[in-house]
Amino acid sequence: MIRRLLASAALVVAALPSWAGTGVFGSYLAIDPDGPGAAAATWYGATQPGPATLTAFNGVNLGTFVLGSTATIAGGELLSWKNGTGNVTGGVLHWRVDSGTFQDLTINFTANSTFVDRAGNTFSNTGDQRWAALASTSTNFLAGVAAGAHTLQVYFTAFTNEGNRDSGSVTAPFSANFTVTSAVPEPGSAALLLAGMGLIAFRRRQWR
Ligand SMILES: [Ca+2]
Repeated sequence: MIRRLLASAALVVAALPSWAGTGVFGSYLAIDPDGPGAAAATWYGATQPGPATLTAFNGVNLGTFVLGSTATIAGGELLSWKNGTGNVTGGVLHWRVDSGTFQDLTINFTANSTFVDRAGNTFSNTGDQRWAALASTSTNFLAGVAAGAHTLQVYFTAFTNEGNRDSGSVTAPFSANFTVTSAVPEPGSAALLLAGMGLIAFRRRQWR
């Protein structure tokens, strides 16, 4: 009987919720407007846990790019917290151009607290973690993108032993605007160029 009671008590204890806790509290990404070219990447804030010292990615205009050129997602950073038996096991930056399926870029672990984040904030709570090692910094988000107006949308996920923890979401991503212009000359300017070349050829014949 006593053994039975003890077994029941053990079951009750096992069924009680643990005091685990996990979450994300910050996210950033960097855009390099010419990929491996000379221009530097710019960091933007998605969820900024400190003063908003970085330009917000959501709603920003990333500028105009020539069709077929390269612009990369050059950096990503995710800040997570954990308590008790909670554990964060990985990070991802999801991205897409316009609508369609999000693609994943892994963000690997960088540091336990105490650390300084991308925006210069110091975090020292036990369990705070910084994920800032983007698995690939050469993802060209202009690849296959036609001339016109577009959006680059992102959100972040920390994988935990309690399920996914998001910054932004698949239904409410952070969204920036950009424009792609055609590299082919306009029909009008092409005709003008041909006319100019014809004039030069005509004058050369006259000089002979
Ligand atoms: Ca560059």
